[in-house]
Amino acid sequence: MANDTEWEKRQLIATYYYLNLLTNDYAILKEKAEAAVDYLQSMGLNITEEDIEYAKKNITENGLPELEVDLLKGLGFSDEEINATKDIVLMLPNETIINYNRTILEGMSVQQAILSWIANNLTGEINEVGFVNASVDIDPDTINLKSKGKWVTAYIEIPGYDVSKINISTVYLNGIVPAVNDTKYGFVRDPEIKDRDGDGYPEMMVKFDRQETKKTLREGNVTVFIVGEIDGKFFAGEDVLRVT
Ligand SMILES: [Ca+2]
Ligand SMILES: [Ca+2]
Repeated sequence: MANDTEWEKRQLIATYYYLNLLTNDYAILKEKAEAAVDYLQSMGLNITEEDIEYAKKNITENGLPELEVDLLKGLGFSDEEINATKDIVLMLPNETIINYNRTILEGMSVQQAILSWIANNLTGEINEVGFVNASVDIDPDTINLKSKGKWVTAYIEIPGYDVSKINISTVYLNGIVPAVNDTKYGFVRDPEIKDRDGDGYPEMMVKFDRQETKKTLREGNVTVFIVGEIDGKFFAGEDVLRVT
């Protein structure tokens, strides 16, 4: 039972993390799409009523463009469904097609807003399950996705708690990467506990596999979560990394 609760808490953190990731990805994608639309318009590639009339005539006579048919087939569409898609395209008002790009952008904004809302509401849930706040400093501050480094190090400080009591087998980065817990490593057998930032609270050093960590990162400024258990309570902390 206790384990179920712990598992649920960890899932909550992981869900929160991935929702934030998704929200950010949407923002980046939208930015790129906007730039593409602006670029096409700056080149004078505005679609006019005549262009659409011409395209519709072409589709009526020759069917959908070969490229689109191939794509739809690749997605598993049957010939009937492709024909139906053609009819839908022909039925669309010209103005809808002209606004198509903008509509996609607006749709993306809505998705992004929904995801943000869910992520923000999850923060409340996460606080409600009673996490102890940890300060986390991750080293290095910048991670190159192409680098072959072995570890990512985290220094965890939990004021009011004895960090030597952190249960290393419960420590995860971004909800899925476990802290290295193999006693063949000196830093696992005898973890470094030291007040590196000199604020009077010692930090415990833990390490994560860098290649596994990289799978949870994307380029940009990325918030990284560390969760774990200390004295039977859950702790959570975050640090921001620059990922290149
Ligand atoms: Ca850092
Ligand atoms: Ca400290």
